[in-house]
Amino acid sequence: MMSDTSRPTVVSPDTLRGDKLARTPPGQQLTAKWPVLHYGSVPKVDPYSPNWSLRIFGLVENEYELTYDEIRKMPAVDVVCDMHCVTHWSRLNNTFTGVPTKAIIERAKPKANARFVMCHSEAGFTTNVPLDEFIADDCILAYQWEGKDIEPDHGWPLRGLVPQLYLWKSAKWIRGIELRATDAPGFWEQNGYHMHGDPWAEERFGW
Ligand SMILES: Nc1nc2c(c(=O)[nH]1)N[C@H]1C(S)=C(S)[C@@H](COP(=O)(O)O)O[C@H]1N2
Ligand SMILES: [Mo]
Repeated sequence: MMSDTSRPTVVSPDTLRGDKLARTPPGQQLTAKWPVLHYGSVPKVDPYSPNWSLRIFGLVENEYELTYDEIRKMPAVDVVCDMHCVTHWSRLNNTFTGVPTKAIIERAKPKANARFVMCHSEAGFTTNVPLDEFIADDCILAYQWEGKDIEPDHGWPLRGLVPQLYLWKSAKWIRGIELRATDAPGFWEQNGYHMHGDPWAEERFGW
């Protein structure tokens, strides 16, 4: 069994586009394996150490922090989605488990002028996402893939998952979510990647 039946399943809308071909964005090739891609080395993270927290901050009424234990005890969902990497591979039919970003963000009470989030990860990695897209129903902070803890290579203990954008918007080893009024480029965006990153519009590079 991959999932316990008491957990709701959220199906990412892009998986409902039709057959494999219809689900493959322009310029993408399907892969069965899951490649590992990131800048730098895999950080050694102990989410149970007192130094680890997930911090929600910026344009909110209620800045707060969560321990890893608290996150793992929050109501979780299974998300069925496809992954699209800007380096031209796509992997269909993934099941990730984690906490809806909407619940995480709502608890912070975003101020009226909050429009964007900046995700902050270990070692200074960042990526920017419009707030309304970050709290879509299929967006979670994920800790499991196919019913098992995500491998450290792929972002354990916690990674963002924004299935409707290219995979670089899904921050591995996430530690903070900052709410902002204005957009700003994150790590790959500063290195030429697109500010938005819609795979169906091939928003790969350039602003
Ligand atoms: N913290 C962090 N997250 C990251 C990256 C990174 O360099 N650091 N790279 C992004 C990029 S470019 C991609 S394609 C995906 C790859 O995820 P995967 O290795 O699980 O396939 O992670 C994204 N998240
Ligand atoms: Mo990437």
